[in-house]
This record gives sequence, structure tokens and C-alpha cells, in this order.
Amino acid sequence: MEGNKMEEKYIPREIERKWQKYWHDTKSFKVEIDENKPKYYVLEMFPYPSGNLHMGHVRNYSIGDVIARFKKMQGFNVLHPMGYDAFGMPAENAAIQNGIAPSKWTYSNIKNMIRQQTELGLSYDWDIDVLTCKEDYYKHTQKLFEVFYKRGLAYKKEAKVNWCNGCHTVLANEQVENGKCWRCKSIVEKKNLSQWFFKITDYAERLLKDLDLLEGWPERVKSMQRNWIGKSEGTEFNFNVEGSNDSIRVYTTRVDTVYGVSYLVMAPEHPLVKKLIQDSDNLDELNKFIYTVKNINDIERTAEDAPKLGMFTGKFAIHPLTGERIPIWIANYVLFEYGTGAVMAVPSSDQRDWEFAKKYNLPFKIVIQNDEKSLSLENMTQAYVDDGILVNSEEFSGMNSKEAREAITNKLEKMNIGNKKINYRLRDWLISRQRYWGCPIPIICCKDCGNVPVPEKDLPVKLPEDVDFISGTLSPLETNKEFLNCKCPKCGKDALRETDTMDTFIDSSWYFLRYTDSKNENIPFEKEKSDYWMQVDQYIGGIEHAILHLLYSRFFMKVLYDEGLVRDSEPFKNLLCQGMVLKDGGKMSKSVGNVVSPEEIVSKYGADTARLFILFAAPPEKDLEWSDKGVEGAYRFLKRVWIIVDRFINLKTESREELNENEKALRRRLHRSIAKVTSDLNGKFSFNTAISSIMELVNDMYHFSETESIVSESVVNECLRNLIILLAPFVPHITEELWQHIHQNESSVHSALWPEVDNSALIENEVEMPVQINGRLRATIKVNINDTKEEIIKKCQESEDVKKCLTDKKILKFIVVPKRIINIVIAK
Ligand code: ANZ
Ligand code: ZN
Repeated sequence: MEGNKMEEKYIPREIERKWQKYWHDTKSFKVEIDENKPKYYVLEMFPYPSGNLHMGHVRNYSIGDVIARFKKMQGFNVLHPMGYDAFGMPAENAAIQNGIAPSKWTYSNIKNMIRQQTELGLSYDWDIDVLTCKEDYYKHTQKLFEVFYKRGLAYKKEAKVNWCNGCHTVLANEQVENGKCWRCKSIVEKKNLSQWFFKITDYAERLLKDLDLLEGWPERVKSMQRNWIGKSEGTEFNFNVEGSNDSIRVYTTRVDTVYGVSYLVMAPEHPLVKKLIQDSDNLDELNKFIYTVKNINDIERTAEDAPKLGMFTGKFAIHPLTGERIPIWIANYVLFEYGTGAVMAVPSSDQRDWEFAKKYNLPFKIVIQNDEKSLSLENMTQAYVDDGILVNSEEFSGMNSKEAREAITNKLEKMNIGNKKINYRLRDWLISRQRYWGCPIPIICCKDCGNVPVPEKDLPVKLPEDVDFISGTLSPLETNKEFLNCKCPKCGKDALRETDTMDTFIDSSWYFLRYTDSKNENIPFEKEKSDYWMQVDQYIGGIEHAILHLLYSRFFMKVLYDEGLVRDSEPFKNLLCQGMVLKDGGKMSKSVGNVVSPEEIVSKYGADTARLFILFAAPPEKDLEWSDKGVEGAYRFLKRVWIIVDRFINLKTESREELNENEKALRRRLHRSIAKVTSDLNGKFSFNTAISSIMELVNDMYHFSETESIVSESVVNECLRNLIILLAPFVPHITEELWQHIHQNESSVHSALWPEVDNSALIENEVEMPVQINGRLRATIKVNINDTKEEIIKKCQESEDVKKCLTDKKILKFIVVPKRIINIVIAK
């Protein structure tokens, strides 16, 4: 081969800049709809523009980039976009602290992140730009809000909501983690406020059921969503309050335990409580108790180890099946917002009730027997919570729990006081935020007409960019007269704009659709375009979004599906949740001070090394331990690749048909690597084993270059070409450079076609077989893989090593296990 003179040394900085500029100038990764090609949509979760990439981003994007480049080389039309989740609190906090306008802060951060992403050599189509804070995006977010509104899925109501004092705004339930704000970790308080909600509960069943369709999602994520939705099947029925017309409706999943009810418990917020206690002697104390409990958040109230607190109301209910008098209590462990806000308590079958009843000396009665080990109040140390056989339960005694639940529910139904009931733990999504830097909710509040959506022709409701942050607590929208004052679209009278903005999780619930048609000025996206590109074939992101973003996006997609705007009802076909990047066993974080900055690594070793290390160090779903040694190793490997390509170019070659054994062996190694890398990248993304296999190939190429003097030109070319192609998705710059050396006029390696495995090259003709004589290893012989038993025996007898051992011996038997071993039995 005519070798193009290569630089002797691998200098990443020079070649990386050069190729980044080339890809940028030639728009190498621009895509358009092409009906003649199969499409592939690969997407990494878009970042919040904090200003700098961290290693988690680098990992996320490197994974996506390998997939995108690989799929492109396989002939797919690949959509691989990047955007910015650009509304949100940090911009506003920066504005309050440093007096920089949130938009300015945000755009300059985005600019820096685009530079960093470019320096990683990521293959995005940069013509697609989606910044959620730009008017050309948020005007469509507002349109979609109105779609929800018209479908009755957006409503405003007074509710007890999660209030974060740190962020000075409300939070959705999904954004409260262990009683703390997901963002700033302040303790979340409960406040009564009038807020906007999206009715995600209408979709609870579909969100649950369709999880079964998501075969390409990690089981872990699906089970987190299942638990969050929390479907529960049970029975609802009434207890009448003694001496009044009121009744208390309870929800239970264990109606089979109904004969064991020892007391009723109501949430302190239950509307009937006030009436029940109004003439109590103990009113002050009861009110004080109610006040205290209301101010504890739900998580603490229901925590398993939280002390059970309660008070007797002084009133009794009548058991609908036995007529017994049942005391009515209020307690912290019953939530108002779940079920009916009232519970029938069965201390022998429910642990919370057990603890409560022990504490307040309430009666116990066993109604469910364990058929393996007979239970009695004397031998029980805790509630028996499993199903069993009913006892002490009138005509239902002797039934098993399951049958009894059916039968008792039927009876309550016949008595007209109860029915089957399904409950979900999922609550509606609280979407309004009392913050400035977000998408304005397009609603006008009129004294006479109430909440009126802004007519479509008047959209967008522009977010004023020139605002004052005075107090740091009030949203500047609340003090901005120009924004605030408007006319009611219905009656024309003076009205006020809604000053709440939307949760930024709304912005990110549809951005993947916008990528399919990002320049559309009139509508969020054209259906034809989203139909071509959707679903996202491979989505990649962190596990921290297992519920939040991934549940919200699924909900959005279903609503848009019902509206006829999209063809699919699930957005993400396959999901890969990457592991964390650790340093010294802990998560890399500023507060710990163990952060390795991507920019530093890239400037020292180059982007290819950074990518290779990250992809090689661990399988993508596993946590990855940062290692300086590992980075060095990746760098050394790339230098070896550089050198071996140079050596191969300079090998003395001749053109001939017949290959010798060494050449055949090298081809075998090459095609094994092609097969391995291809299967490792197809669907399972086992990057580390794919890279290992390429490393073996490089080793064999070194060996080969040292042993042979004049070699087959075709083998050399084939190895060079395919080594570079196999490496291209992982390390795009060095491979592009090397490609130019071996193919001076051929276009980018990233548009080359992925190689096919030559199965005939894989066939190994010669195998070594150990020879045992009377059970002891005496020799190994080379045989041809297609040799018959007779031929193998013949070769065995001809082997000098074997001959030595057989002189003067009587051979009794040859046992040949093809490809494995030869046993010779001789007379002693
Ligand atoms: C009687 C009973 C007996 C119960 C028994 C359980 C075991 P899931 O599966 O989560 O839906 N419960 C109902 N509403 C409640 C509320 N608002 N706050 C706290 N607890 C509530 O759980 C349903 C069970 O949780 C219900 O079944 C009820 O207790 C309780 F051996 O009723 B059970
Ligand atoms: Zn009006």
C-alpha cells in the first residue's frame, strides 16, 4: 500500500481540533427524514445548563455517541440531538446573588457547555436546537398546557401542598424525597395554597398497565414506577356513627379481617372529625392534637418507626355485621389524602394497629388463623399480617382470606353499604411554581369569569426579561405591572395574569418530540415528522429520573396520543440507566472535593482517551470508579494503535491469493473481533468487552508485524481498514485521522459502512489435541479440524513424541474425542 507519511507521534490536541472543525463545517451529522432508510433515534437526557459538564455528563454522552455512530455506520438514518433544559431555579438564584439577568446567565452557560460538548467530539446535529427558555419553545409549551386544559386535565384548586422554604416555592410529590426538597434538601412544610395541577391520576391505570409493554426498560425502573403509582385493590364500606345519621366510610384491602375490628381511626383532617368532637369535654386537647398532627408531613406521619399517636373522640360507631360498639379514634398514622381518610383497625392483623392498640389498651381479637402454626394472643409478639383461615367470623369462618374477601364484599354490597374499590397512591401533579424563571401559565384571572385560558392567537404569554429581583422572595412577575395587568379575553374587563410559572418538568416532558421538528413556528411539531422519528429507540440517562421525568414524559405522551397528536402512546422504547462516576468509592461531588473535571482530562490526554477510559472501565449500567491509571492505560492504548497503523502501512507487501498460516490466523482474529464488537454493540451495549476484543486484535497485529517479512497486501489492508472502523464509534478523532492516512480520498470514517463478518475466516483449520497414554499426558499433536478418526490416529502414530512412548508397547485401544483429546491405552 502507498503509505501516506504519518506524524510519528500521536498528538491528540492537534488532530481533535482539526476534525471537530471539519465535522462542524461540513455538517457531518446533519439529518433529514429519509423514507428509504430505517431510522434510529438515540437520545441522552438533556442537561440543565449549570455552566460546566461533569463526568456524569461525559459518561452519558459518550454512551449515546457510540450508539449513534455505530447505528449510522450500520446504515440507519440516525437522529442524535442535544438541547438544554434551560428554565429553573439556579438561574434565578444567580440573578438574586449577582445581579445578572437569568437569561444572560443561562445563555452564557449554554455557550460554554456547547463548547465542552464539541470538544468531546459528540456527533450531534447542531442545527436542531431546543432551549426550553426560548420563546420559540415555551410558546408551544403553553399551547400544550392549553391542550391539557381543554381536555379537563389542568385545574386549579386550594390544596395542602409541599412548600419548600429554601426554594420559596411549592413542589410536586415526586419532588419531595424523604420529607426534603429534591433540589435544596430543606425540610418540606405543608401549606394551604391555591395551585395548578395536572390530572395524572386519570392516567394511573394506563401508566401502570403499559409498563408491561416496555420490554427494553430496566426492571428496576419499572418497579419503582409501579410502586409510585401504587395500585391497591380493596373494599370500601360504611360504619354508622352511634346516635346520629352520619356514617364513616373506610377503605380496606383486608375486609376478610372485618370481624376483628377493634376501633376506627380517622385522619385529623377528616371533615367529620369536627362534628364528632364538637361537644367533647376534651375539646381543647383534641384541637391541640389535631393542629400538631396536621403540621407533620405525610412521610413522617406514616414512617414505620414513627410513634403512633392518637386520641379517642368520645364517640362510637356500630359494626355493620356484628352490631358491636366500636370506639372512634383520630391518629397520626391515617392520611387524609388516601382512600377515604378513615380506617378500620384490626390489631391482630395489622402491625400499625397492633402498636396503636398496645399503646392505648384497645381490644385484640384473632380472626385470621395461620394453618401452619396456631396463633393465640399469648404466643403472638406481633401482628400476623398474612392471609390465612378465618375464625371467629360467623358464617365466613373456615374460608380462606381470598374467598372471604369476595364473600364479605358481596354481603356488604347486598346490604347496600359497600363495594369493591381500587385506589392508587399516585396524586395529581402539582405544576405551578411561584418563581419567575419558568414558562408562564397562559391563564388570565378575571373577577367575573374566573380562570380563562389565553386565546391561542395571543400566545405566547411572554416572560418579561427585564425585571427586578428586589426582595428575593416574591417572584418579580407579581410586582411587574406590565405583565400583570391585562383584559379578560371573555368579557374584556380588567383582569390579572396568572403569575405562577410551570414546573420545569413540563418543559422536559415533550422536548424529545420537539427535536423531530425543532424549527416549526406554528405548532409544537408536525405529526408526520414525529411519526417518522418516534419512538426514541434508545434513551440514556441517570436513575435519579426513574420516577420524575420518566413518569411525566409517559403521561404527556399518553395525553398527546389521546389528542391525536402522536402515533405512539409510549415515548421511550429502550432505556439505559447509566451508573454513577465514583472517586475513591464515593460519588464525585463538589462538597466532597473529589471532582475530576472533564476539561482537565481532555486538555491533558484528549477527548478520545477520556471517552475510551469511561467506556472501557465498566459496563454502562454499573458504577464506574475513576482511576488515573485507567486513563493512562487508555492513552497508552491509543498510542499503540497509532504506531501499529504506521507499521502496517510500512510493511513489505505482495499481492497473492494463498495466505500462510499466520495470515490466516490474523484474519481469524480480525473477524472474531468484528463479530464480537458487532454483537456487543447491538442492543446490549457491552462496550468494555467490545473494546477488549479490539485490544486483542491490536496485540495480534503487533505480533504479526514482528514475525512476517513479506506479507499479503489484502490482509494488511483488511486489517487496517477494519481496525479503524471498529474503533471509530468509541474514539472518533484518532480514527478519522488514521483513516485519512490509509484512504486519502475517501470521505469520513464515520460514514463508512460497518463491516460484515466473513464466516469462512473464522474457521480454524488446525487444532491442537493433547495425547494421553494410559491416562498421562505425553504429547500434543496438530490435526486438521476436518480430519476423520482414522486420519487423527495416523497422525498420532507418526508423531515423534508419541512414537517414543510406544516403542515395544502393545496398543490395546485408541480413544479419540474429536477436537478435545486422544487417549491411547497400552498393555502394561
Ligand atoms: C384493615 C386492615 C386490616 C388493613 C389488616 C390492613 C391489614 P394499601 O395496600 O397501601 O392500599 N389504610 C387505608 N386508608 C388509609 C389511610 N388513609 N391512611 C393510612 N392507612 C390507610 O393499604 C390499604 C390498607 O391501609 C387498608 O387496609 C387500611 O388498613 C390502611 F389486617 O384495613 B387496612
Ligand atoms: Zn372576565
